[in-house]
Amino acid sequence: MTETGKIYFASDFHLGLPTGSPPVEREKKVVSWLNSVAHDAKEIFLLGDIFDFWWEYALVVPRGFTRFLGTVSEITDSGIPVHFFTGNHDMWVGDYLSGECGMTIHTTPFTTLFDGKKFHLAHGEGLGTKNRGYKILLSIFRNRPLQAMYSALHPSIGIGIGHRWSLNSRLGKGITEEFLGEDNEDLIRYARSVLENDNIDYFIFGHRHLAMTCKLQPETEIVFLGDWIKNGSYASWDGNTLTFKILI
Ligand SMILES: [Mn+2]
Repeated sequence: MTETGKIYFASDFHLGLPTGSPPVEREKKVVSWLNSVAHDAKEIFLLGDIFDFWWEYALVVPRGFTRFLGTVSEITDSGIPVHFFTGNHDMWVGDYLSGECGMTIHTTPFTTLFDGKKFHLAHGEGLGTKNRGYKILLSIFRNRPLQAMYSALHPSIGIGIGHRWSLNSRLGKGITEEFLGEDNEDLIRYARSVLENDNIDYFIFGHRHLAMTCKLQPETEIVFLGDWIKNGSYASWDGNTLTFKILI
């Protein structure tokens, strides 16, 4: 870890989702990006939907993702903190990713200072939404007694249901997300509500699969981190400037 290093942000790898090419191809792309940033990273933030479906049992974890999990473990072993925010596709984490891979798990938005600038980080599902149905769905997903019942299913059934659910999502069906305009984006509405009580310099979100940045007000920028389905996008903070890059 270098004190002068950069801070990196990426989200929505959706590891495991078949998208026309074998999922392992995308995993290799993610791993090569992680290795490329690890040499000058002082901290790495993974902002949700890292796995297309993750359900962790007490003694069993989903198969696959070995390259990714190994690389993250190497990075955290080397002393670089890696933060994992749960997303709507992988909120069901236990203590495996922290205990085995050394990641710090975040299940709620996180506000922090880097070099005197205030960052508000979140995956973003449900934030600012007016959609009651979606709020109810999220509260079912987050319900502990229901989770315990689901965990009692044999993993072949539980994980199988999860994969079918994901393939039926908008993303699984290959629907491309479009920017709805500043007044219609839930996360912009949410960011504005946060700004009523807090002076945030940078909002960084996953979830929307939009690879773009926009100014909310002269001193506040919002970054939608995009995803790693079609290309690969990430933001980095060097202590002075926030840079957003889209890899082909
Ligand atoms: Mn996603």
